[in-house]
Amino acid sequence: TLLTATPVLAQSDVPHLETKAGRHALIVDGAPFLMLGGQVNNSSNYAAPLEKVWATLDRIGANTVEVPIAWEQLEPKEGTFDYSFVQTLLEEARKHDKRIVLLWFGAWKNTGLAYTPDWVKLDNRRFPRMKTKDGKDHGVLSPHGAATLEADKRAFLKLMSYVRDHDAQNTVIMVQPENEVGSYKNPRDYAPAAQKLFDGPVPAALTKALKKPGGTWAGVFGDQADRAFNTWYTARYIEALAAEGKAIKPLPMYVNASLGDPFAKPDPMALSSGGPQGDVIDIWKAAAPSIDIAAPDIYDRASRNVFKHLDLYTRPDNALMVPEIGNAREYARYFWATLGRGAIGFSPFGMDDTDYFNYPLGAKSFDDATLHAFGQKYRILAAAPWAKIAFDHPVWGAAKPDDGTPLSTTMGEWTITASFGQWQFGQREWFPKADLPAWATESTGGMVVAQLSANEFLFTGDHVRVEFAPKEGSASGGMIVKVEEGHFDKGQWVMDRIWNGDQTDYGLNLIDKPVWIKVTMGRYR
Ligand code: N0T
Repeated sequence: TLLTATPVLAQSDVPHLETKAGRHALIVDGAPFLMLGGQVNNSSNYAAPLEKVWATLDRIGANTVEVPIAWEQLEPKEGTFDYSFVQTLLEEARKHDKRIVLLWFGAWKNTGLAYTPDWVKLDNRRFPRMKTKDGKDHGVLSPHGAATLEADKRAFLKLMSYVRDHDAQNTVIMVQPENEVGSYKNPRDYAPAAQKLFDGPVPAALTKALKKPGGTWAGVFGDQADRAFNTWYTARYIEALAAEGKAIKPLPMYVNASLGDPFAKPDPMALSSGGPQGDVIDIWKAAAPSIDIAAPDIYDRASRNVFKHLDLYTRPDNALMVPEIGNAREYARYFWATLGRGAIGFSPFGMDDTDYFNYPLGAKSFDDATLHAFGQKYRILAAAPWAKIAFDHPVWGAAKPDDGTPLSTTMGEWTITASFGQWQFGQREWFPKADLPAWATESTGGMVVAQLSANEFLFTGDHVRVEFAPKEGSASGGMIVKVEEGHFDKGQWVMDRIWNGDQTDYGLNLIDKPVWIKVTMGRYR
């Protein structure tokens, strides 16, 4: 092998995930990093549209951009690789002070093969599409296609090699191999070779991991058998990319899921069968150990569903990361619910100025209020060493539920309650007939809190009233001792003022200008 001039990095310098006490951190430049992301639109992966990305990202205060690299642009002719956009992206991101998450749009993009090069699209013999039950071609490449895996992987590894050789400073912090994999309206490949596999036994590695007795797919998984089968083989395919990709440069890798109703029984015909939805994360963990994270793409506005999705992806063996969420204003509040579950990152989708909006999934357009809703949150989080605090301490967060009911939690001896849609003053108590603020009817509001020690809490939020009180049944004398507003200087807390009087008499209210608040609780005797 050739010795190159590429500086050799210590393994610890490469971005990676760390886990302790069930909490996770993404380590970048040797320290916990909170990804305040924005994903560009699907066709913004060329030099010209990339210019229309930075202003939007700066307006929301993002520190990371998620950008596709399409197989069709990397390898337009088989064996001929074009890295020009990758290089442009690296240089531009550095210029604009952004980290990058690379999205490999290879064999599968929203399940389909649209991002593959012509020589793949047009050669169904070499790169077979899945077959439907009645023997028709389905517009999704089969995960059983050995030539597909070989060609897709070769291109992906070229990309990883390019990143290893041209990104010693780790501008790229994570990689997503493929995008929203699986298959809609055809739960698995029904071609003869796949059918033969399906009729055989479930691999022992899977039944062992799931602590299930062995047997056929149908025997072990019942009416989810087609889906379990496609999940396993899709994940095995991606494992091959991830394992060999990490051998080139061990960047964190994750997969993203197109989601169904988290409370309904999964319908393999309606879901993207094979994708990493919340109920099949265990299959993904067993099949693809080189994939660090399964992650939810959230395009469901119902708060009950969003909270459930977030819960399903928050696990000791799975760091929560939201790689896509609708960019409409009402989604911004879910940032708080996401952080409150210890997330390492968050990224609304479609954050550029190329005049495309994916309503009803996301926004109809970017008005100031929409960008501000994300930006006010990103800015206040960027002003604190939040990723380190959340790695070291218990955290909790709340986003206004659709019905507006207050949410509360107990941390140690204290109960914390977030309520929504109120003026700061004690209006309900003194002036029950006074009108409510405009935001009382809006889907806005939330907060996140860390418990720094038994009696100390740090929180921020917007359009929220936060109350701290002794938990039910605790000894008498519990009270708020001190409320400080402050900022961080080189990671250290600096008090700017003490809140008292009106600022504390009716809860601790944050409206449109989030600040950091430190609360000290105590007990008099
Ligand atoms: C997302 C985005 C982009 C019955 C949609 C969401 C992105 C992909 N797909 O703008 O295409 O690349 O990851 C699919 C959501 C389907 C909802 C169907 C509801």
